[in-house]
Amino acid sequence: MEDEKKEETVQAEEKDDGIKTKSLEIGDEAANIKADEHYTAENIQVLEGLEAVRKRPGMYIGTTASPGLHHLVWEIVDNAIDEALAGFCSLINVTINKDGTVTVTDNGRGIPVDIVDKTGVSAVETVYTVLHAGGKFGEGGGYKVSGGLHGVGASVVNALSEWLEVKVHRDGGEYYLKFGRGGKPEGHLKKIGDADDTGTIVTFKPDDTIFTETTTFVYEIIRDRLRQMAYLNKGVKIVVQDLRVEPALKEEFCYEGGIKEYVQYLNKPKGPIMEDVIYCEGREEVEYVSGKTSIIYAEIAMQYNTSYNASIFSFCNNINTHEGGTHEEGFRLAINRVINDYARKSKFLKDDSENFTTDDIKEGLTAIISVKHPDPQYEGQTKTKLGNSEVRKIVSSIVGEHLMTFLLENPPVAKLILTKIASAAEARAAARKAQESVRRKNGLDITTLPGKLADCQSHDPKECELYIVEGNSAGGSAKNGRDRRTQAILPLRGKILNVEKVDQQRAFENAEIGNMIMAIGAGVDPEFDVSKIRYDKVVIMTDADVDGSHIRILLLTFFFRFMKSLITEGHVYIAQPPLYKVEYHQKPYYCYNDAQLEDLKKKLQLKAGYPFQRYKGLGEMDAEQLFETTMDPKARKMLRVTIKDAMLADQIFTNLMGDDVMPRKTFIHENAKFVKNLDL
Ligand code: 1YM
Repeated sequence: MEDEKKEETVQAEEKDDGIKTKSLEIGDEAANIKADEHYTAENIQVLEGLEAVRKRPGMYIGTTASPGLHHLVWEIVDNAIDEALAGFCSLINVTINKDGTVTVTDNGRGIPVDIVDKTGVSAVETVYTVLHAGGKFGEGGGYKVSGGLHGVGASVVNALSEWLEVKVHRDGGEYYLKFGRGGKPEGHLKKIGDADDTGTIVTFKPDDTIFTETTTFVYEIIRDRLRQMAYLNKGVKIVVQDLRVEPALKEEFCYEGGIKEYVQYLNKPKGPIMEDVIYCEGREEVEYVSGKTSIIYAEIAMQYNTSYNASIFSFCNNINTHEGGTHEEGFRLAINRVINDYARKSKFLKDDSENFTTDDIKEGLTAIISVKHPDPQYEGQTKTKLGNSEVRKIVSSIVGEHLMTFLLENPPVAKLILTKIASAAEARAAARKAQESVRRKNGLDITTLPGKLADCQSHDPKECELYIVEGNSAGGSAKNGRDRRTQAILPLRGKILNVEKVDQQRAFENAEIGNMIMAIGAGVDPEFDVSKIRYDKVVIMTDADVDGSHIRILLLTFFFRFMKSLITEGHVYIAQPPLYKVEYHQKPYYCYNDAQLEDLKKKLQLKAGYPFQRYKGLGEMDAEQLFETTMDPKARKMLRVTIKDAMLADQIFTNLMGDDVMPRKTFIHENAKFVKNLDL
C-alpha cells in the first residue's frame, strides 16, 4: 500500500518537472564522460579570495577537528579522481610522509600550465588560489563529478595549509610552484626540468594555527576512504602509504569489478545466499525545461545474504548519501515492482495472495547504488539526501530492466531469492500476530507497559527519561534514588538477546526486548515512529566492566537494527558512572577517569597510599550516591550516541555481533589502540 502511494506521486512528479530523458548505450561515443582535450586555462572563472576560507574554515570543510583535517586529503584526491573519470588517469598515490605531510600524485594530463586570461597567472596558480576555480565552472570542456563538501577544491586546501607545493609534468616539462602559509604563492609557476611522463604531484602541510585540535593524519581513515573510492571508481589503482612507521605501511586498491566487488566484500561476513552479484549500469541524457542537457550515469550492484537486515548504501559523485534520496527511491520502486511481477508470473505468488512489501524484499539484501551527476542537488538535515527528481526514473528503469532479465535467466537463483523473501514476509506476519496477541491478552492497546518498568509521573515525553539498567540491585538503587517525576527505570535481567543472530519474530519473543519496545512505545522499524516515543532520552546504564560493555553493545545493536532513528535523532545516551570515590574530611569526591583521580590527589595533596574506592559495579552505590553521581541532570555526565557513518556502523555491527569470528578479531586488533578504559 505504502509503495503504491509512492509510485503515484513519483509519476505525478515526473510529469510535472518537464524533464525528458533519453537512454544511451554504455560506451556510446556521444555519451562518454570525456573532457575536451583542447581545454585550456581560459575556461577558468574567477570567483572569490582565500581569506574568507581562513576566517570561516567550518563553512568550507565542516570542522577544523580531525574530520576537517582529513577533508583536505579528499579534496586533492577528488581532483585526481576527476582526472581518472575523464579517462586520462589510471594511478593515484597517497602518501603520509615521515614529517606528517601528505603527498598526492596522479598520472593524468597534469594541471594546465598556460596563463589564464582572467587572472593573468598560470592555471596551476589559479586553481590553487582562486576559490571555486576549476573545469566545472568553465563553459566548455571540463567535467567534474567527484565532489567534496561543497565541491570547493584545491584552493581551500591551500588556504588552510602552512605550505603547499605543486609539481606538474606536462608538455615534456616539469613545472613547480610553492605556496606559503594561507596559500600565498612564492613566485610564479616555473619550469624546473624535463619530464617524459605526465601527471600532478601535490604535497601539503596543514596549518596548525587552523587545525588546533590535531594535525595528525590517521592512516586507517585515509585507507578506508581510499578503498571505498577504488570500489566506486572501477579500474582506478589507488596506492596508500604511511612512512611515519617502521616498517612503512602500504596497501593497494584496484577493483576491475567496482561496486560489484564492493557488494561481495560487504556481504562476505553476512554469508551470501547466491554466487552472482546482480549488476547493472546505464547512462542517460537528460534535457531540462531550460534546454540544458546533462548526462547522468548510474550503476547498481546487489546480492542477498542470510542476515535479516537491509544494507542499502547509496552514493552520488562518490559521496555517501546517508539520507538516501531519489536514487534510493528509484531502486526501491524497481525491486518492489519487478520482484512482485516475477513472483506472479512464475506462479510463486498465488493469485489470491498479497504482494510482498519492499521491507520483505529488502531483508538480507546488500546493495550499492552509485550515480554520477554533473549538477547534484542535496537536501535533508545533513545535506546528504539526493534531490534531483530525474534520477528516480533513471535508476528505476535501469534496475527494473536488469533485475527482470536476471531473474528470467537464472530461475534457480530467482527461486532462492523468492523463498528468502517469502520467509521474511511470513516472519513479519507472525511477529505482527505475536505483538497483537500480547496486546489483546492484556485487554489494552499499545499502551500496555511492562510490569518491571517503574514509570515516571510526567506524561510529557520531552521531559521524560528512561534508564535501562543492568541487574536487579542497581535497578533497585536507581528506582529509589531517581527523580520520580521525570525518570523511569527499566531493569534488565542478565544479558539481552543478540538481535544480529535472530529474525524479528524470535527477537519479539524475548521478554527483555518486548519490555523495551513496550516501554518506549513507538513500535519497531520499519514502522518505528520516533514522534511517538514516550521518553526523550533513553539512557543505557551499565557497569564499567567487560560485562557492562557487552550489554551496552547488545543494546546498541538492538536500537540500531530495530529503532534506528532513535539513535540518528539523538535520543540514545550512555550514562557515565564514576570510577572512583575518595573520602576526604568526611566529604566524598567522585572521579570519572584516571586523569581526574590524579588531579584530585594533587589538589587535595594526598599522600601516596591514601585509600580510595574503585567502583566495580553500579550496585556498589546506594540510591542516593547513584542519583548524585550518575542520574542527577544537574551533575551527571552522559554520552549521546551518534552515527557518523551508517555504512561503517553496519559493518561494525555485522563484524562484532555476527557469526563470523575473523572480522571480529581483525576489528578488535585494529581498534585496540583506540580503547582507553578497557577493564579486563
Ligand atoms: C594530485 C592532484 O589535481 N590532477 C589534475 C587536475 C586537473 C587536471 C588534471 C586537468 C583538468 C582539465 C584539463 C579539465 C585540473 N585542471 C584544472 C583546470 N591531482 C590533480 N589533473 N587538463 C588537466 O578539467 O579540463 C582544475 S583541476 F581548471 F586548470 F583545468
